[in-house]
Amino acid sequence: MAEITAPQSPVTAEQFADEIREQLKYTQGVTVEQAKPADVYVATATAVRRHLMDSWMKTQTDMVNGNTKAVGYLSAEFLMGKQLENALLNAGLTDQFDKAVKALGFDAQEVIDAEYEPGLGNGGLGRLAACFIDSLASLGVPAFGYGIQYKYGIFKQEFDENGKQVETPDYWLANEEPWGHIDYNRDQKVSFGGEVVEENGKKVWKPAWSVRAVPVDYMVPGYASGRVNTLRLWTAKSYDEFDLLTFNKSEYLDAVKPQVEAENISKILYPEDSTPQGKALRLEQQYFFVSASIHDAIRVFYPGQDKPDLTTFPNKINFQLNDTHPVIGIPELMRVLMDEYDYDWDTAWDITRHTFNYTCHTLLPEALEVWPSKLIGELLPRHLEIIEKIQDQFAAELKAKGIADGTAKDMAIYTGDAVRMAYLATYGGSHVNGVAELHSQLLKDVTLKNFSDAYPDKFTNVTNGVTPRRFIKLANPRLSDLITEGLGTDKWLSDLELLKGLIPLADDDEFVKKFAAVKQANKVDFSNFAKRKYGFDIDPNTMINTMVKRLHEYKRQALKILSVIADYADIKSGKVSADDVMPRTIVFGAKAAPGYYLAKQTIQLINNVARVVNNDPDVKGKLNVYFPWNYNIELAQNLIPATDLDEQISQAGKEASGTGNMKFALNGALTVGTLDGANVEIRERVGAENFFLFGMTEPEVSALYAKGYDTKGLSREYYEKDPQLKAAIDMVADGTFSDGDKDTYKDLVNDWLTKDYFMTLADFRAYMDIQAQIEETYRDPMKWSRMAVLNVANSGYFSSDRSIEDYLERIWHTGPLA
Ligand code: 26W
Repeated sequence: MAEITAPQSPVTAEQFADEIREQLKYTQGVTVEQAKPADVYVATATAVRRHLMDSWMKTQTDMVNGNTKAVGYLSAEFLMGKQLENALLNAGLTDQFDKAVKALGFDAQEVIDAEYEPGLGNGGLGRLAACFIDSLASLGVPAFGYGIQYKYGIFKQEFDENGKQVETPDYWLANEEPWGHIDYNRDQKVSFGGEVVEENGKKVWKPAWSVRAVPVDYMVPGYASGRVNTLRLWTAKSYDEFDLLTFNKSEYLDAVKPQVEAENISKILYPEDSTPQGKALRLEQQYFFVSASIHDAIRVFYPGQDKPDLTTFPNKINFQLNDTHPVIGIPELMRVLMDEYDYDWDTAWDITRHTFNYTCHTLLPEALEVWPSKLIGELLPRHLEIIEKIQDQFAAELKAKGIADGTAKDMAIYTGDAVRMAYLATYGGSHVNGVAELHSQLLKDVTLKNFSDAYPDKFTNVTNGVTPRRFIKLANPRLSDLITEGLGTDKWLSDLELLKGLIPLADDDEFVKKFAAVKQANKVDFSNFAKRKYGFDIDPNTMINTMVKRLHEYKRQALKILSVIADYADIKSGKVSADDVMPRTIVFGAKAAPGYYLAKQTIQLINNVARVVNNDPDVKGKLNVYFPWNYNIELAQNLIPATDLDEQISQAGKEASGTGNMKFALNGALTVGTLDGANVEIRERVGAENFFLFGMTEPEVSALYAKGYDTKGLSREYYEKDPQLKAAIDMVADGTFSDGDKDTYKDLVNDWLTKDYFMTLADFRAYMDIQAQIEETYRDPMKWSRMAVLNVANSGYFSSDRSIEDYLERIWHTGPLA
């Protein structure tokens, strides 16, 4: 019998049922008979929160009274996913919930489905923040997640009759939201605009307008740590809600204008995940949550003190800057220390640079935010002054280091008409890290080379990770039970490296067969889920081959769809007989930023390839393509456990890390991928023989750029000399997937043949060639499953608990509350 260490509440199912019934009555005023699943969901959520409240309050007091430095994770995005099952798991109430809800006459899945998934993030960066605060709480480290409670999260994606993406507002707060506790008594004032004046030798900022930042607190329960941290998301409210005078003059809209303008700040998440739009509202959002968070941290750690000794601030809390989005926090802390607490520049600077650390999540130059100084000057005039002074100090420091003027100019944080936020973060913080070894190396060798040469000790790496609680235990209970059986304990859920204990079982046919049976059962589950939710008829007896991530050219969904078209063309031309084709179901999931034209073209192409291929009797049962709309955490949790083969095919040197790749490996999918981001480390750990590698390496990519691949239209040569590639691209151009219209994809085809910046065509042949190896392997189910077991067994390193332990050791220098 396996050792079970999972948290287990002493409450019985009957008692829990009573608590739910009591909530229904005394909080929601409905009887069990009158209640809907959504009512039971709210009642259950409230009941669980009550069980976590003591640990939450104890964690808060221990954090303030103890002398364990806390972590403040500043992020514009937290992609949390649905909360109920995770809260039940960490409260040790999962079994009681199943029994209680049944006893009350409800179906547990219906109650779980009643929760609306909060989409307060775009993709990788936002989900990583969610995994990280789960691990911080599970390791018992005192921490705050600080962000924005957007009224509208990431847009809901639908496809129109032409397969085009259509965005609709994600009004997630339209439904009762039982997890957030809005705390009007701990609001903060955040100001904007105006001017800076000199008053008796002191700089005084005279802002033009202010908004009220009201915290909405979410519990972040740890797994088996007994600790519950806080996710504090700020919502914007106006101080003067309503202008009655104007209203009485029946200028109704003007009467509510101040309120609307104020609330605009936390109205909506910007749906871009690579190219900043540089909108003033975006900067307002960034300053809003960062300023509120800094003032909140001073309130929390110096309760009731109006003249606190803030030289101790860096020992109370360290702020992690989740990419460049919260970097305005550096001049903000300087302003608060000098203007609100009268510290001199040097003391303020010393406190500030020991308080902040910066994580970079991208390699795309266009994704590094650069704000026009004019905009900063208008919105935050005092901050621009401080940034100018930081630049002067920086320039003097570089000169003292003997850095050449030219280089110093290239490194300028403030260039006169712009402020480079990545440079400000690198200079103004103690540590800079990338999110995978290759990424961190490229940051030092390319993106931030001058800074790495000047400040080598600041640079480090922390490879990303994912939480095993949501992405194995909750998403894949069958595999979780098999792992616990195989290891004889469930301790792996808080020490994932224990998965190594499965390595010998890869040679145990009985275990491997059980493993394969788990995968097959998950595939059947997903097929039913896809039928119920999307009306798809997915055959669980085909290979489930998945590519889910944001739509971006560097991620190369185009390479995947061109390979599908090439296979289709081969069958249609009779070059390959359908009988010899190994049955495969390709599942895509991807949202495109609304303004990203070529990404939206690619979505339209994928949907139309699916339409044509799925309705073509010549390939029936052999080649199937499905594109479930509105890819989100729920879909990921259902699809990842059912996947046989995962696509991580980005151009080498472009994907900072990837985290989907880790989730698939941990759920027993094999990966076909390039040596990019964390794929490199996954392959190293699972073994090259258990990973399908293809494509150019980063140095080979650089060499091809040096040859002018994208500037001299060299991609056309690949088209000309590769008949399979030519056939596929010609099919896209000739209207096969657009009812004969030759113009529909002309911009996409033109880009491929004249630019193809991310070298989809250059890597096409290598990608097609690895398919043969994949199919041959898949035709040997025991071999495939053995490789899959070894992927699971060797992927414990990719737990976000390990990532956090790295941050604690290398960057934050703190640990669990005593
Ligand atoms: C301002 C527009 C904008 C918004 C978001 C620019 C850049 C971003 C994010 C940094 C994009 C992002 O999500 N990056 C992803 O971060 C993951 C977590 O570290 C990595 O695993 C992915 O490789 C990286 O693309």
